[in-house]
Order: sequence, then C-alpha cells, then structure tokens
Amino acid sequence: MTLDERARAILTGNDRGGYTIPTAGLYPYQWNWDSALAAWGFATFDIDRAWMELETLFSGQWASGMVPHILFHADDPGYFPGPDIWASGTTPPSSGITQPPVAASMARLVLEADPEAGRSRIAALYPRLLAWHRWFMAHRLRDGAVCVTHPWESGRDNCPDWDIGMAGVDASGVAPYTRRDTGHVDASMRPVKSEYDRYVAILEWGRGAGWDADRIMADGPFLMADPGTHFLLMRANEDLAAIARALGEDTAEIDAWAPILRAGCKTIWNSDLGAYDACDMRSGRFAGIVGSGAFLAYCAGAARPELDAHLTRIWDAVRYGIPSSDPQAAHFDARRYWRGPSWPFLNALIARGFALSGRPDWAERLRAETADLIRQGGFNEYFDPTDGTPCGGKDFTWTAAIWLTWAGRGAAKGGG
Ligand code: 9WN
Repeated sequence: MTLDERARAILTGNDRGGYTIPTAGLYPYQWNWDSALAAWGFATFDIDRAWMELETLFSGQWASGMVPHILFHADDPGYFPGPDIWASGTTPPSSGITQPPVAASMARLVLEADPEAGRSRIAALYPRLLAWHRWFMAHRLRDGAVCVTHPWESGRDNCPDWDIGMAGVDASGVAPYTRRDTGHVDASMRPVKSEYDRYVAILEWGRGAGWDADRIMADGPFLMADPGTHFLLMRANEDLAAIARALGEDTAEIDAWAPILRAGCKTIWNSDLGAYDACDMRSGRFAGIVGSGAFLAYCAGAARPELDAHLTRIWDAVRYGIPSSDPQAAHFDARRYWRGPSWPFLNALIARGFALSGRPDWAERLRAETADLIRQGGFNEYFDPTDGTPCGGKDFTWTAAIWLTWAGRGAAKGGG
C-alpha cells in the first residue's frame, strides 16, 4: 500500500457514519477541530463525505452558537469524561466547552477543492459558521484577546502555557473518577494526575454553572488568553469573509471583528519575553512560555521580528519542527503530549501561515520534516521532535488528512 492509500484507509476506517473519530480506542467520539481537519482530508477523494463531516459537526451546535469540543453520537465506555459527566442536556449529548475554530478555514479549503459541488453545501453551513464566530466574539473575549476557560478548549491540553492558571485551580473536591486514556497509551506520554484532577474540577464547576458561558468567563476557576485560539480565530474570520464574498453575503459584521482582534494582540504580547504569550486573566500574569500557539501568528498576519528569532532558535534546536514547547526551557518534555512533541496537523496550520506571510521556504522545510516523520514513523498522533519517535495514538485521522492535503504533496512528492 502507498502512503496515500494508507491515509485514505485511515480516514475511511475511522468513519463512524457521517463523522470520523480521531483514532479507535483512545478517542471514540467526534472531536471538533479533528473533524474540520478530517473534512479537508476527505476533500482529496470524496467531496460529499468532506461536507458531511462538517455538517455532522454543526448538527451539534448549541442554540447559543457554540460548537462543542466533543459530540457523543454513540455512547462508548472507553473514554473519560463521557456524556454523563458533561451532562449537557443537548441532542446529541456533548461537552460543554468548545475548541479552536478551524472549521471555517477548512470549509474554505474544501470549497476551493470543488466550488461547484460545494455551492449548496456552504450556503447552508455559512450561517452556522457565522453564529459560532459571533459566539466567540460575544462570549470568549477579554481585553480583545480570545480566552479559554478550560485547557481542553485550547486543544493543546497540557502545554506549559496553562501551568500558571492551573496552579490556581482547587481540585480537592473532585468526585472520584477513573481515567481511561492511560489504558490505551503509555502513561508517560499523557498528562499527569494533578492535571487530570484539575481538568475534572474545572468541568464540574462549569456543569454546576449550567454551562452558562458568561458565568464561566466571569467566575470560573480557569481563564487564560490563548495566542493559539486567538490567531486561529483571526485566520478563520478572514476565511469566513472569503466564503461570504463567494456567496454574495455582506461581510460588514465579520470585517468589524478584525480591528478588535488586532488590538487584542497587545494583550497577548509579552514584551519581556519578546513573544506572544498566554496570559492568566485572573491574576494578569503572563505564562512566560514561547509555545507553538504563538507561531500561529503567521496565519493571522501578526508576525513580528522578535517572534521570527524565537521561531528559528526553537526550530533549530530540534530535528523535526515545530515543538509544542521550547526545547531550551526546563518544562520541555519531548514525548509528553503538548509539553514538547511535534504535531503534524498543527504543522500544517502553521505552515499555511508561513505560506500566507511570505515565507515559502519555512513552509517547505516544515512540510518536508513532517513528511519525514510520517514516512519513518507512520500516521501517529504526534512525534518526538528530537528523534522522530512516533507517539500517542496510531492511525490518526488528522495526521492522515494532512498527509493527503499537504505533507505528502510537496516537492519531494509523497504518493509512495
Ligand atoms: C481532550 C482528539 C483530541 C484533540 C486535542 C488533544 C486531545 C482530548 C484528550 O485529543 O484532547 O479534548 O482527552 O486528551 O489534545 O487537541 O482534539 O484528538
């Protein structure tokens, strides 16, 4: 089997009928940004299935406009915390938090893959995408910066960026629970118990608040401005405006968001560090971390020379970019989830930023390194950036998707 064939087989193998799971066992439900990436992958060989993936994701949209980070279409005891713990009271049952808004960006790429086939599908999806972005602008902004109310909302769950905010979370009253993740993959690659206790404590607080987004923003135990989600929303707003123009819709509302978020970049600029940095909005303190979320600035036209310097320093310190945290910092852990590893799907998003901001050389370098990781190690969830060891779940949906759309499509060509 060629790598293209394997990648297509992973996408179809993870298809549960209208939605794909990220990987069997470890993640048995529909995840938000995973699905958006999956749609992009499907668009290379089954355009109808690509649209269906996004449509199923938005079938779980809340009345408020929020699109949950997990949709529990069918119960599966292999994952904790499941639908009974979140208690969303919605159909389908879901989590009560969101994830980075990449769906509009992926919908734009799916549309461009076949504009004719996509016309009616995007017309139906557009109001839903708009409602989700409107929800972000109304319920997740503080000082113009996009915030996360739970580390899972960032999609970069245990990155060191959140340590400062997590330190203030009291997990002493958490109900007893059993983790399922460490039954699927090596515990040394996963978040530690003290982090899990806090994940559950924040969840229990939100559930107690009836998942009221404004109450959680105002008083919840965790609130941090996240450079990653901030820049992805800026990017996605531009992609949503492009979709709107293609549909002949008025873009005034979306256009008005751009200066707000551009001004918000100041909130997440740590001038002592010379980098975009997560900020704990409860204490007003910066995390002091140059994480991979900062490098999504290139997607948003928000790059700065100081950031270029951090990028090249950090990238040159590993064999395979882009590490999820700084290899020269004490917290770096090459195989523990978001505390060091390189993630192929995030590389695809970062490289899109490089290409859009006039750095095709960086985009090609990152593509080639990501292709090497997959060729050598397979379609894993993530990789050790120092030696390329494949880590986490296997046969991963978004790794397969970005092979088909990006990593396997470059100068070195990647069919085989
Ligand atoms: C919690 C599915 C998801 C990704 C996240 C990744 C991980 C979940 C977990 O897996 O998070 O949402 O249980 O660890 O961090 O980015 O969407 O692949």
